[in-house]
Amino acid sequence: MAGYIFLIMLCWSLMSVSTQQSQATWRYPTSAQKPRILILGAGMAGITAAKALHDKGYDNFIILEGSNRVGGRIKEVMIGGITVEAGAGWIHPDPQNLIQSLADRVNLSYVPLDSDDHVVRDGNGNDVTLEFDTRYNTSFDPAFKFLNSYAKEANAKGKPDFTVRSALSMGGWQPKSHVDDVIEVFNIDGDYPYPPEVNSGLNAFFGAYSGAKGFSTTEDLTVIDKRGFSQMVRGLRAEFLPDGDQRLRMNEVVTDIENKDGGISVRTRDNVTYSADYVIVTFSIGVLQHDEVRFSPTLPLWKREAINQFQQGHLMHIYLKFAETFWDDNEFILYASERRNYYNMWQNVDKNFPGSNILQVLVLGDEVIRLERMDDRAILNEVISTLSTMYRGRSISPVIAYSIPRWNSDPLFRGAFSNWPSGYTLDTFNGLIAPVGKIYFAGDYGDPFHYGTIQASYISALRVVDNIDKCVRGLDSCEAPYQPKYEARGCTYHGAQNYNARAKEDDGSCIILKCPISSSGSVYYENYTYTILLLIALSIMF
Ligand SMILES: *[C@@H]1O[C@H](CO)[C@@H](O)[C@H](O)[C@H]1NC(C)=O
Ligand SMILES: *[C@@H]1O[C@H](CO)[C@@H](O)[C@H](O)[C@H]1NC(C)=O
Ligand SMILES: *[C@@H]1O[C@H](CO)[C@@H](O)[C@H](O)[C@H]1NC(C)=O
Ligand SMILES: CC(=O)N[C@H]1CO[C@H](CO)[C@@H](O)[C@@H]1O
Repeated sequence: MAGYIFLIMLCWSLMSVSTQQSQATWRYPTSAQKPRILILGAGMAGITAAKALHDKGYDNFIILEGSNRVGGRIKEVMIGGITVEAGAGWIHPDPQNLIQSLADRVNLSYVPLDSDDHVVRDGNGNDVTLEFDTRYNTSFDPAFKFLNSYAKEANAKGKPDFTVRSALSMGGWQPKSHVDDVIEVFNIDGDYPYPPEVNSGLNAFFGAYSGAKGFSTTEDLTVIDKRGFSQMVRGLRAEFLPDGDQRLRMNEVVTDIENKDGGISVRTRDNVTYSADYVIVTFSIGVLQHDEVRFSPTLPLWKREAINQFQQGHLMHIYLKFAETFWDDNEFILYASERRNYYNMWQNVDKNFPGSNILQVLVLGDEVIRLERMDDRAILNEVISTLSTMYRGRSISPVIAYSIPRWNSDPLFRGAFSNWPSGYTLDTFNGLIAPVGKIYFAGDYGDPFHYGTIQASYISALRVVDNIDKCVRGLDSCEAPYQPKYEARGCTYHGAQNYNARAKEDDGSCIILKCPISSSGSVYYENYTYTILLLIALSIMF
């Protein structure tokens, strides 16, 4: 209890000290004793955090956004008069309706995705859909179901992680052909976007595979709103932050975050310094991995491990507008290429925007890195030559407009969405989402059941604001640093030579030189009977 009260006092005193020290040229709206909160990034996590702060009565915040718009990786582009999504474009329904309900609040238009509506073509231009469907039904689908139940069981039993590949193999799926490869890419890489040897099998139960926890089993929804999907974020912003409000500052690229006694100081590219009592970092995992922002002091090892061992996935939506359509009418056109993950997945935009003559190819994973290093001309050449293979004998009409976003090359984003690799533990994940002092972290990686989606940005932003609120009100030990489990294990016996004050769980490593004699020591007599017997044996010997 005393410790608790101490922490409460510590919290308040640190806060009031830093408030008095504020000497900047810019202004928070309130100069009073309210905590100053800086939000870095105006994507889904940043705007959700600001709204949640506002709802709890904390209006003394500033949002710094590196680009000139709100929405982050939810970003539309115009092509031939049609609005298409260059970043997040689908809503994954979840049982709580978290994102769909926000989309509905701004009357966003979306349509259900129909993945059954697909055609598969091979390198000779032949329609191999029947082979695809047969292999899917007889081999992939049973293995996928096995993966799900195996993951559930492995979680329940506390088994170590395994790859999605290994569980699919145990379930009887071993890809044998180009058609098999495209089945995998469509069903696994398309969601993650990494191949099955990379993805966590254990977490398949938590993540996007799961109908049980994170997401509904119904099909995704494709956003087709002419205002763009980011209208959802702008709409959320408009609910609490009026147009032109100075608390939302555009083109402020953060370069340095310094954690000092009594406050945090954040510097931008233009050498403007903002001080704050709390900072909410909403940069992507990719930005954190690329050291686009310097932390001083350097983030602790457990945090850097957690950040760098998680993955930033890559997805490139290439949109092409042709003079006229020449492709199949289906929603999805899959290409069983000679090389796995070579322009496998196409979505027919004309289906949702008839007459638009737009076709999209979804490039996944490492292929995105390869393409981002090529110029547009070279990419278009590959794409057109792929289409000529898929539609051998048909004439390919000229491309009259296109869009090639490059998320990985952009220092504000460094990739598309996050992924949970095999071997990454929940303990490490807890470090990923833990604060470092009063620097908090939220984003599309921020929830173990929804990582890689807008849901995770939303959920983690609410969690962070909740934690800050508890810290401000002294209800939580806001200064207690995160401790990885491996650090929590050690010698917990005070009398031992190698007593570890940070250890919470005894690992049996205590080195005790003399027999414990105090009343509390007698407890350790049981634990270290072996050590003591050894000591007795040694003393007899010498
Ligand atoms: C959404 O549509 C409803 C019904 O047409 C309307 O009442 C509401 O004002 C609209 N909301 C927005 C944000 O456009
Ligand atoms: C595959 O299964 C689906 C759903 O049961 C069925 O509609 C379809 O006809 C099957 N296709 C083949 C080729 O077996
Ligand atoms: C910011 O400060 C650095 C070092 O003090 C200086 O080299 C740089 O020119 C400054 N940049 C701007 C935009 O003022
Ligand atoms: C520190 C530690 O592990 N103590 C354990 C020693 O053994 C007794 C009895 O088995 C446990 O109750 C203690 O927790």
